[in-house]
Amino acid sequence: MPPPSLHKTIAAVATPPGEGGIAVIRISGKEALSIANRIFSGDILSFTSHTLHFGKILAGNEVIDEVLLAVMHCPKSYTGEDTVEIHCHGGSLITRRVLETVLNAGAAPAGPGEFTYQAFMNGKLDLAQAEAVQTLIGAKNTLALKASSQQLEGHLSKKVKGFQEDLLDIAAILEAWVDFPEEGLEFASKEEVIASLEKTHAKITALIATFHEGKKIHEGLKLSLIGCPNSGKSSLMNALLGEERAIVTHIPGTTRDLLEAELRLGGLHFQLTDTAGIRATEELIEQEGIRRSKKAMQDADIVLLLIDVSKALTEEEERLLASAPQNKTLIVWNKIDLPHELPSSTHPFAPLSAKTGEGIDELKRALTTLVWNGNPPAKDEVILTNVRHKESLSSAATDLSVLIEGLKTEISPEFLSADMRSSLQNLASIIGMDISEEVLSSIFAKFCVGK
Ligand SMILES: Nc1nc2c(ncn2[C@@H]2O[C@H](COP(=O)(O)OP(=O)(O)OP(=O)(O)O)[C@@H](O)[C@H]2O)c(=O)[nH]1
Ligand SMILES: [Mg+2]
Repeated sequence: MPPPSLHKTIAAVATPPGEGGIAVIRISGKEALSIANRIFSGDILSFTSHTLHFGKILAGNEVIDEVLLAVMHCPKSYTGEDTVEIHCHGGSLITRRVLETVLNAGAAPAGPGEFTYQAFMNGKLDLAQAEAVQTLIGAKNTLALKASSQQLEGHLSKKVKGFQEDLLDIAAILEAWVDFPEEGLEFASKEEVIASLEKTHAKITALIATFHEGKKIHEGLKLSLIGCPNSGKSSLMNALLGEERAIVTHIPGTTRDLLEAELRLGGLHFQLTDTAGIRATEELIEQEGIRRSKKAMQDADIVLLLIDVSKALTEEEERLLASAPQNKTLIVWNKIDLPHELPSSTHPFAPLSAKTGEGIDELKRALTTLVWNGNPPAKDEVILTNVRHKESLSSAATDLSVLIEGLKTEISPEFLSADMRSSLQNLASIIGMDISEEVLSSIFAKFCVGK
């Protein structure tokens, strides 16, 4: 995308494409009021800020639509610029005609993320907050929503600024040492400087470690139902979804293809996959189904391995139990409504009946425990969800390690202060200080148009 310009007045449809009750067209920039004034039946220049007005959008004498129009004077708007929002009828054709009228009156079409870019350039949001806007829109579960709204409120930025403050004190000491090397490290002993740097390094590393959680929250987890034919995989899928999604019969080999569904559970979302029952078969289609089942088991973040406990374990089941990956398998002892005996297992397990629903809640709890390894994120924990932030933090941490090592081995102060500067720059890039045009453009290019 070309570098967005703060000198342009931009416009775009801010609501999703398609038909709806209303659509909102946003105009933002120095000319927003005068451009809107050219096409609106009322006198926009006389309207007070943050008021809503009924009127017509006109192209010459032609009435394009009857609308509600909101006026926000700078700097009290999302972008920090003069902003007009036109609430028109929500058909895709009428929305396009209103937008065309706005563009013909002098606005430039907004590129992806360009409104948020204006907000960033006007200091309404820092870069980490601006990026949170996009993840907030794309959030698929309540935990992802919470992580992004925390980021939008500035919790991540605050943490990063804390690291910067910690380091700035030390940076001053190092710079003084570069200027007056013969005086040594004034104001603090070398041990104190090292201890302080190690403390900040540990804090940064702890934040980086949350990225693992952030990925689960943000991208969701692949959950595969694996087992022998008739173990009740499709029945369990239906029970978890609360609908008759998969075909269930008493005939072994009912499911041939992979069947996928979205499942929301414990604030997370899972991509749930029902698979063909695994057994030795000569049947060509079933063989292919079983090949896919095995691949689904490999690809899964979590495997639910179903065993029918109303009968003795088969050889195939013994094999499956022995080969199930240790850290991502939850055994489901199914059909406990029938007379049964629970085998022993080294894996975590959940006894249940997919038919009666008994034990399903316990399964959900066991699943959440397995996902978080018994350690769910704390309520106000700041969690990294963005790869760019993780990479910048990792680089900052590496710079600090090099710096600490250098202090211990008595390297020349110039090198030390260069490492410190690099670490500070890496931190600054997270919130958007000290960042190049290209990086900025590539970040905002990932946004949707209208945001
Ligand atoms: N009594 C009882 N029957 C169950 C239970 N779960 C499944 N069944 C029955 O077991 C049979 C097989 O169930 P499915 O859900 O189709 O089994 P599946 O693992 O998907 O089988 P394939 O698709 O052939 O691999 C059906 O007749 C179900 O009604 C259970 O918990 N208790
Ligand atoms: Mg099935």
